[in-house]
Amino acid sequence: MARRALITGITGQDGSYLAEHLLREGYDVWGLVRGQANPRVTRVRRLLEDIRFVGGDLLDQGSLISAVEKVQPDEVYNLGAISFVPLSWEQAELTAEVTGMGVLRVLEAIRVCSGISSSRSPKSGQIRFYQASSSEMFGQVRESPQTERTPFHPRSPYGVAKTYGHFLTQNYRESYGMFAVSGILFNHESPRRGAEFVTRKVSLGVARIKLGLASELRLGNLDARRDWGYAGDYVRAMHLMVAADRPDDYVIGTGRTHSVRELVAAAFEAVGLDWERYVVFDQSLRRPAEVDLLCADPKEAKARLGWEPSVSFEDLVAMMVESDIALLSGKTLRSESDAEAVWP
Ligand code: NAP
Ligand code: G4F
Repeated sequence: MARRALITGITGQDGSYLAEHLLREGYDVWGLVRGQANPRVTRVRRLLEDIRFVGGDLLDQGSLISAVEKVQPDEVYNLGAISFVPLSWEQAELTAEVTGMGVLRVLEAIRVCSGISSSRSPKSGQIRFYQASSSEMFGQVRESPQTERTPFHPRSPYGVAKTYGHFLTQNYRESYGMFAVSGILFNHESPRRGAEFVTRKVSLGVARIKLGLASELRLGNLDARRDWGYAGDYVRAMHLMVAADRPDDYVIGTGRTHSVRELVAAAFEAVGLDWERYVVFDQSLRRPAEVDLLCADPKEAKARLGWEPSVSFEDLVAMMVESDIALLSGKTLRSESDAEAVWP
């Protein structure tokens, strides 16, 4: 029988790529969806007809228990979150509830539905759990590159909430013998990335400027450095962690770091334009506390999971710019929210 996966955050960037990957691997894929007539569900449904959906919200314990009871999954991937770092200062309590406490609620739903009681009682047909941890937990980094052993120093309410979810996942593994793993994923991007994140904001901005729809691109901190990879590669790593012989946490990234300035230069260069003529620094886009440098050391993932990224930074940037030029010219979309509503 096909293995069955339940994915929270199915309407997000990673949810769609993971669903695609698992469908290719022969899985029966279910997505947890929240709200009434969530328009993003239509977007996923158009792309991936074979997914089934179940209602539920990370804020609602009962709904998660019902979803796990109904779907009877072999694997649960918890990708749902408030994931945009600046929003986590504006809605810190909601971020703690969704991004942090949401992890507890999913783990409890699995524990209750699996009949695991207070003591450690590992079972053979147990549900495997994946938690979407983040390199934001490293925050003000203590060393570079960052490994599975680098201490955490989160710099945003989002990073703090993710750190809670990360340690809780470890704790459920240690307390109950659950097959629970966390992927400490560095930034990963794609043409399906939300328009609020810097890579997509830049690729959409460059496309609009190239097509004569805009004359400038406003950005915040150009000095911050990130380890950017391709989302399609990173969902493979999630699946490998869940399919491994024993549960463990892994750092997933490329091992290369670039500044936002280098990202911008590469994106403008892809269409033959000089970025310095168009980019405007906007102080209001700076954050209360910044993560200045992220760079992964993915050695463990390579050695133990056989995982490696396949798309370079340069190819990723070119892929996103090309996709947004096609999107904006083909469909004459003009705003970020229009572009957000469609996936290439
Ligand atoms: P994303 O595109 O922002 O997607 C977030 C998902 O969370 C959406 O499907 C959203 O669904 C769902 N969600 C929000 N609130 C919810 C709630 N109350 N109940 C249930 N679902 C809810 O994020 P992503 O880039 O795909 O990232 C996936 C996960 O990996 C996130 O947990 C993120 O924090 C983490 N992560 C991402 C990166 C990265 O670089 N992309 C790196 C490290 C970790 P709606 O349609 O209902 O809003
Ligand atoms: O693209 P970003 O918003 O991503 P950030 O904050 O690194 O978070 C992303 O990656 C995390 C993994 O490390 C995930 F956990 C998280 O969910 C999310 O997916 O910003 C990247 C950098 C920041 O340093 C920011 O200050 O770009 C800088 N930046 C400069 N100007 C900007 C802008 N970021 C955004 N979003 N918009 C700007 O105009």
